[in-house]
Amino acid sequence: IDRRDCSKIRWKEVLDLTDPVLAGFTPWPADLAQRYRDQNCWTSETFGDVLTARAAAAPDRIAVLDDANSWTYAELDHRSSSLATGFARLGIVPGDRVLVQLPNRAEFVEVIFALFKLGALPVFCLPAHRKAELVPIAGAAAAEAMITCGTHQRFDYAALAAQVRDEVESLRHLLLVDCESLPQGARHLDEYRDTPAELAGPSAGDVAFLQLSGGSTGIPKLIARTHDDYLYSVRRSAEVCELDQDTVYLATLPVAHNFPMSSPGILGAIWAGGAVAMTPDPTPATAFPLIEWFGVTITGLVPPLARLWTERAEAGDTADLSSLRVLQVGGARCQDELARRIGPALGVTLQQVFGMAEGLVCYTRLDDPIDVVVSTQGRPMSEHDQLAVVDDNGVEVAPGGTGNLITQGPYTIRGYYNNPDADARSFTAQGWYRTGDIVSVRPDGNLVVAGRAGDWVNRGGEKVSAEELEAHLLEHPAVRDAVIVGTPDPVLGQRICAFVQPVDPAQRPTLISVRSFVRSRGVAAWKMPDTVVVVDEFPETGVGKTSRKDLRQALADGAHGK
Ligand code: OOB
Repeated sequence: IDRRDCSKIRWKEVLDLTDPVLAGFTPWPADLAQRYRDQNCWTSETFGDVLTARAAAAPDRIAVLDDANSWTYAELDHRSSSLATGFARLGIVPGDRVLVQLPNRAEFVEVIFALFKLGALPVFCLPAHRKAELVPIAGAAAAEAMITCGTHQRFDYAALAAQVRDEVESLRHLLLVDCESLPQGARHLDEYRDTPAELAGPSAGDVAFLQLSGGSTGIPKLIARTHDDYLYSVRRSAEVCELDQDTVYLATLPVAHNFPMSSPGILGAIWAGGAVAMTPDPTPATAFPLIEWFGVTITGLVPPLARLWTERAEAGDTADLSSLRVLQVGGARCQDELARRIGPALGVTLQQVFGMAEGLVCYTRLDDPIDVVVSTQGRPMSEHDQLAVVDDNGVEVAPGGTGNLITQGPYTIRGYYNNPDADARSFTAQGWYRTGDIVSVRPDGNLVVAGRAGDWVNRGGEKVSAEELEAHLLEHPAVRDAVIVGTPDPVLGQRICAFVQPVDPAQRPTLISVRSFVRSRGVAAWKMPDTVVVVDEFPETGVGKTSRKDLRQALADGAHGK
């Protein structure tokens, strides 16, 4: 019996701890798990193993950079082992859940690797989350501890964490990075930098962390990912994105999100032995100088940010972005109009990324023809991903047809953590994940995302795809960005409301001009917007995607159109 097996026996059987992770975790069926091992997708390595191996191979290479820190691989490996030992002294045991809410800063990396090495599970919260999100998340995860920071961007995260702790019974420990006045009962992270001790550590089949599903309401949907499955997605992503030791990946989006975490993200950069750089603020004013300063080679953005960066570059921003080779755009549909402008404006290769925290990630490849890069959301990263496009009855549509995307594979979950109700809705009887996305697959294998199952306006039985109408509105000379949502109508069921951001606030597009423009493009009359609401900004989800939910709410609260 090797050390790993001993650790499992000690922890799970001899001490007879009931392991809630196993209780709420849906494993792959045994035959599929064996296949993924045989196919060398799952290699039995853990994230801690990878970091330690990279540190042994190249101890002095830079692993992590932010505006205050620059750590080599040897330093990162040591720092995370030291914290893992300190956390164990505090009483955190393998399998415990630990909420991590940190902005993009170097400490994020040492904290998650410390938890990985210990076998405790980080629960990845976004800096934008507040009490209304964190309390249910902590409750659903039965979290033992929370790690956050003091004041960041004028918000007091320590005070928020103390409020969450006071409402969640399981939450016993509050650890703070960089906090001047600690809330009562909280400790400073630096108190747990112990001399590294041998820890039993997890095995690769164990759950590594809990990720959050985007856009859930009610009980949060938690996504349990194992070392085996997530490391495979990280490795394949790093290969597809051609990362190597010279990569400098800039974490621009909130790093707790699956896209900057692993597609290929910070974990991909570490897998490749490259460097992770952090920016706490994604706007060009902060990010452009950092790209120049750190020599960033790749980063990832959501479409609204990609638009901002493109506009800034087109307007002649003077920062030197010549080190940046690849700009990834994903998280929401990048309109073709924007996709066409990104490469020329920023001097980069655009890569579209269509992925989900539940698993499947598709990429356009770096040598794809421009038509593929501009008009598609790429193809699965793994030959072992299985995809099907089905109608509302679950019957596969004809090749090339549009329908609901379902998927299974070596890094797509088989069920949410401890949430049978969500599983019944989101997984087929055979265990395939229903993505909720409406797609078509081109003959060349690339996917085109037509929208979310919910992002259709049903206007008296005529279905209008929000994405399709938005693409038309974006061609209007006075429209900078557009979002279509359905509003209740007593006669039609739904009416079409267009939220638009003007190019020039002094020239606000009117309903008449928008309708006649759309009509002039040869679009069916029933797709004409019924209402136009001009707004200066769109509300965002925590990761920068435009929040259709909040726009619908704004309408319900009386945002009036013209
Ligand atoms: C990523 O992950 P989540 O879990 O926040 O959101 C997943 C959903 C997808 O089901 C899809 O509806 C949408 O976000 N989405 C896209 C998209 N990328 C994601 N819709 C259209 N075009 C795209 N390129 O958002 C995520 C996870 C890993 C990598 C990239 C994104």
